[in-house]
Amino acid sequence: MTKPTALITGASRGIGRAIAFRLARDYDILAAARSEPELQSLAAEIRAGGGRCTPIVLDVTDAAAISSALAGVQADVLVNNAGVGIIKPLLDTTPEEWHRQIDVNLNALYHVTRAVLPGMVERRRGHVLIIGSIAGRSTFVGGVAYTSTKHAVQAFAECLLLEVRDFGVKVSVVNPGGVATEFGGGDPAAKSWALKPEDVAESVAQVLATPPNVLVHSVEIRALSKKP
Ligand code: NJP
Repeated sequence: MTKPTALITGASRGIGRAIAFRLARDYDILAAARSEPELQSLAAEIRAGGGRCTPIVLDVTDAAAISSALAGVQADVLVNNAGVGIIKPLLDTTPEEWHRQIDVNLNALYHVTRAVLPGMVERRRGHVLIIGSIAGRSTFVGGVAYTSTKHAVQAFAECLLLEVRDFGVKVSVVNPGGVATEFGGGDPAAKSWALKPEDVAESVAQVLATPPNVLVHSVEIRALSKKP
């Protein structure tokens, strides 16, 4: 029996990789990121577990590469997860660091979603899910670029929902607190207090599993213990 298809960006490691594993139970996976060896090893592990996974080597800051790589892709679910966090005060943030965060965390949402949304609208079903952040409703020193992108993600998600709900397409945003990944150059082993990537993946699976007439638009997921 064919399964529906889920396209996941930033699937080479961290939260995206955990989402790919979790969704592989119920979906054929299209796993996108720049790191081909990591995508190949993910695909091999999913296949070893009886699932299907196709790697897509893709830089989500490259609009032309997105159109070409995703041409003809029919995704039932899109998880926009790829993200970059460079936590620095404005005066220490280089133009490259500023633009990279806007490009990966915000502009890529437009380009990747624009590539697969027409098929969802045409088929009158689909689910676009975005990994936001609790930084999408808070501020902190060093967060000027990162929190700006994640605040924008909330608006992107809600506006898009209002545009496509009448076409049967759902839009959700999952906003985690701290997660033990390499995000921001951190060492996952040093974040024992944080959520595990698998915790976020489980929330994503639950948001996707709602009945056709029900939408969970926004979820905030935090570790119960606080950062020491
Ligand atoms: O980060 P990390 P997480 N083109 O660094 C990909 C949000 N979040 O899993 O290209 C394509 O382990 C990169 O792939 P590669 C966060 O904002 C996190 O923690 O191979 N892909 C890798 O797969 C983000 O939206 C925390 O280098 C690109 C992935 O992105 C999401 O969770 C807290 C790319 C990053 O993996 C996943 O973050 C929170 C590009 N140009 C929200 N650039 C947290 N971890 O604490 C990067 O509130 N990627």
